[in-house]
Amino acid sequence: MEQTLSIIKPDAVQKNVIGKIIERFESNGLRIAAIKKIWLSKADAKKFYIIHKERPFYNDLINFMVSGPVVVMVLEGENAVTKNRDLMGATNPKEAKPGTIRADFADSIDANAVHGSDSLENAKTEIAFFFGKRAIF
Ligand code: IDP
Ligand code: MG
Repeated sequence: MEQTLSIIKPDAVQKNVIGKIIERFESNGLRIAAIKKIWLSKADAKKFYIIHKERPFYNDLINFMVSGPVVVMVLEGENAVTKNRDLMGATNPKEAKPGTIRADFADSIDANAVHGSDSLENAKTEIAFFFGKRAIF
C-alpha cells in the first residue's frame, strides 16, 4: 500500500470539477486518506516547488498556484504513486492520453489541472509538507 500527494490546481477548482477529478481516483482504486481546500501563500508555493527553482517557468508556476484555492489530498492504494501519474496524463495536456485527467480537464502546460508526486520518496516529503500524521486516515 502506497500514499501519494495530489493537488487539484486553481484552474480545475475554478472550473468546478473537483468532484469529477476525485471520482477518477476513487473509481480506480485510490482512497482519499486526507483532504483539504486551501489557498497557498506565495512562500508555501515557492517552498513546495523548490526543486523547479532554476527552471524558466518557475515564476509563472508559482503565480499560477497562488491564483486561487487548491484541493490537497493524500491518495492511498496499491502503487498509488504510479497509478495517480497514469490517471493524470502527461504534463502537457496536448500530449496527454485521451481519458486522462489532464486530457479532459486541462487547457495548457501551465494550467494543467493536477499535481501528483513523481516518486515514493517525493510523495513522503510532499505529504508531510501539507498534513500531520493525525490528519491522515
Ligand atoms: P508534472 O506536474 O507533470 O510532474 P513537472 O515537470 O514536475 O510536471 O512540472 C511541474 C509543473 O510546472 C507542471 O505541472 C506545470 O504546471 C509546470 N510546467 C512544467 N513545464 C512547464 C513548461 O514548459 N512551461 C510552463 N509550465 C510548465
Ligand atoms: Mg512534477
